[in-house]
Amino acid sequence: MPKKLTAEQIAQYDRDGYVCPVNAFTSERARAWRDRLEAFERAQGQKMTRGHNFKPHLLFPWVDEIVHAPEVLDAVEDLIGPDIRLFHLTVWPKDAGSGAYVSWHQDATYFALEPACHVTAWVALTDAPVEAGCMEVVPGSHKLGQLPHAELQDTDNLLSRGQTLVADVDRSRTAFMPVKAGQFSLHHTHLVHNSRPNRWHDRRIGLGISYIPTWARCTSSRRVTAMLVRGEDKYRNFDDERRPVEEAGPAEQAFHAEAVAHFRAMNAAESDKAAIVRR
Ligand SMILES: O=C(O)CCC(=O)C(=O)O
Repeated sequence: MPKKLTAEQIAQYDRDGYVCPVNAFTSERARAWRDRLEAFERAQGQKMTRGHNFKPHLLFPWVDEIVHAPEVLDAVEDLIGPDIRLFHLTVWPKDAGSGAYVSWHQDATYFALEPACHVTAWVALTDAPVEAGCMEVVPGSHKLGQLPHAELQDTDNLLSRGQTLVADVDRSRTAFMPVKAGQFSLHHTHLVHNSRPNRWHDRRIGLGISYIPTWARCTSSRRVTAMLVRGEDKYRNFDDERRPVEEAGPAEQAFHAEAVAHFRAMNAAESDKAAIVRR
């Protein structure tokens, strides 16, 4: 018996590679989280965008609350089972009128996960309608396996390595995943997706939370951390992550910096490996 998703939503995930939208939090709660994120940005004088948007669940107790929320984890459990680690988290902000976009890609490209079974919950802290550049996907593309990507450097691309699907995408076959503040979508790690610039009147912000079953492993030569968020882990394929206590306190910042460095090193090693194939 599923905990949160309907049988139709689970069938849609299997068939199309995504589910959208799923109700989780009130818009007031999402607004309060957005306010905290933006207060931190103001205090730092730095937006949590490209280069500064990895793993905030290690810095902020309010993000820790979201990644452990049953409203999200129950749906994730319906797809990957009860023993769950958080593998990665990216904040995806797009200012209104900016050129920021995300190129066509598959999340699995530099994750080196075996098997490729991770699911991303994209939790909306603001409304994300089509005009704001919500995610756009190719339904069913998760069944194609890992596709070739090239690295195209462009500072407007929120993907820091610029990984971009080599093949052209037929836009007549795509679907949008609009969500309202407090809702989330779910997508499979092989689902081809992108997002266009924000042409709406407000900023668009989401947290892309990547969950894996504890039995998955990272085949990269570089070991990474991942947080056990539900159930138990008999496999120990990842180093544990420390839960934040003080908002961006010194211990939180030190642990975060180290975990991000490990993750970037793994990503770089996987990108180098893929470059050999690309040549
Ligand atoms: O937020 C976006 O526009 C893209 C998000 C994304 O690529 C992801 O969550 O995998």
